[in-house]
Amino acid sequence: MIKQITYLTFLDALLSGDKLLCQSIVRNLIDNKIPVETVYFDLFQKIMYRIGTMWEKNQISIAVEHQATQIIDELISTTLNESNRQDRIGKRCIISCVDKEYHLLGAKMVSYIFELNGWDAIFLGASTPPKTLVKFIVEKDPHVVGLSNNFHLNFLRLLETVELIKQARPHQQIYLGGQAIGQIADKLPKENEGVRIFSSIMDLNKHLKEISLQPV
Ligand code: B12
Repeated sequence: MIKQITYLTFLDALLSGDKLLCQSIVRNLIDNKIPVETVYFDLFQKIMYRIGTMWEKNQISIAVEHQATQIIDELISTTLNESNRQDRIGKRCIISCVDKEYHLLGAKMVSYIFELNGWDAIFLGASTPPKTLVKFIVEKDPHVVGLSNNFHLNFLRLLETVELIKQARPHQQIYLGGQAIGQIADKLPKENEGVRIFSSIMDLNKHLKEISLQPV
């Protein structure tokens, strides 16, 4: 749990672009053993959703939203270190946003959650075209492919990408997440076809801990 006062101080600092204060708040949380997934979920995600609402209502400018996004992006990169990362477990994943999807912070957190759980994570960032992605997946032979879709108009691109991956590798495990997924979950392949939907990184983290006991 992140205290309300910490959340509000962080929000203020983020909106005014006080990167140093943001950094020191996050460093304090990590030093005080607040789990990284809690920092991602209860602080970063919650704040970015709030920023989205403020932006939608014209309470902040696009420039202020961009500034906040860049600070959060940098902060995510500082959260992993040798003391909170588990030993490698010999499993690999590829995490990417679907084609034309530019919301990448959630996917980046997802790749770090895999790493924290001992996986080798390859993070491709925003908007990977499906054919290139499938070729890369075939080359790298990952245990899991994770795809992120936040903007609802990218849903057909997500469906196409899942289909192409399944054609090339019928047994590929595919994990899906992002704010657009909930609205269209019924159109996606089901768990018995190797496609699994996660509502948040908390669910993902729990799942990774459960499967970490299974053989590679
Ligand atoms: C920052 C931002 C942008 C930035 C993104 C930059 C970047 N480097 O990421 C920019 C400026 C590029 C942008 C562009 C646009 N945006 Co925007 N954006 C946002 C904002 C404010 C924050 C996004 C974010 O980082 N959220 C925080 C992360 C941590 O949350 P998350 O992505 O949901 O991820 C979590 C879970 O979903 C899950 N998860 C996500 N992916 C995956 C994958 C797997 C495998 C798993 C297991 C889990 C998982 O785990 C994460 C952590 O728990 C959101 C507001 C919001 N509600 O999110 C709007 C928002 C997403 N954007 C929106 C819109 C409309 C747009 C634009 C169309 C605006 C425009 N007119 O151009 C474009 C579309 C761009 C595109 N084609 O992708 C709308 C989407 C509405 C909709 N119905 O689709 C939102 C909701 C804003 C709003 N309130 O209207 N945006």
